[in-house]
Amino acid sequence: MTYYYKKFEFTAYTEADLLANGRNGSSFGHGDSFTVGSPTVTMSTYDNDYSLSGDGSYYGNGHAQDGSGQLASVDGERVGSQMYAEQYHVLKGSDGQTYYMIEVKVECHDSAGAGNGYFTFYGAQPPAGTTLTNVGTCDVQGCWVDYRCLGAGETAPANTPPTFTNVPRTAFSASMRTPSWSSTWPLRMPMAMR
Ligand SMILES: [Ca+2]
Ligand SMILES: [Ca+2]
Ligand SMILES: [Ca+2]
Repeated sequence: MTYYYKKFEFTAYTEADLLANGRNGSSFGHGDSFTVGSPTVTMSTYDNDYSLSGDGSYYGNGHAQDGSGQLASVDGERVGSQMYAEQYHVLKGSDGQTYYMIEVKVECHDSAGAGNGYFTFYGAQPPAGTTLTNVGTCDVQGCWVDYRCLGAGETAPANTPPTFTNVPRTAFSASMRTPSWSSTWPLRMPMAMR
């Protein structure tokens, strides 16, 4: 049998992000809430299957059930040992929708700051500014969590470029130099269409 490893990557919050408002104690759980902002980390791993396993079973509590792959990286740096889906949280949004968030943990590694886990949405991602309240938490087992459904949106750019205010009036913008079919700039057919 041949094993193929693929890279999987998703954005996430640290537990400290979700505790930052000071109202959620030392661990994010039932009854806690937070307002959606930009994710602060990117998690990645290589795996030979398509699911982020839970923990427990044969390998014991706190240990990934998957015996191959799932070694954890955070922002491109290898940390701890394997990552696994500790549990999932059911979140009620201020927009009336229900969202699901997976709490990801890493063997022998805690996320930076308060708390120890990482959190990423499963499936639908709420818009920034939505307030989410935790209405239930359940264990994750087996191969429930498909990597392709994980993510917490785009991370904020490291730097916001300044706006130039002294651009000369004669400067061409990119769009002015790129005629489109609807423009009144009937120059030539592209080579491929002649
Ligand atoms: Ca796996
Ligand atoms: Ca595997
Ligand atoms: Ca668990």
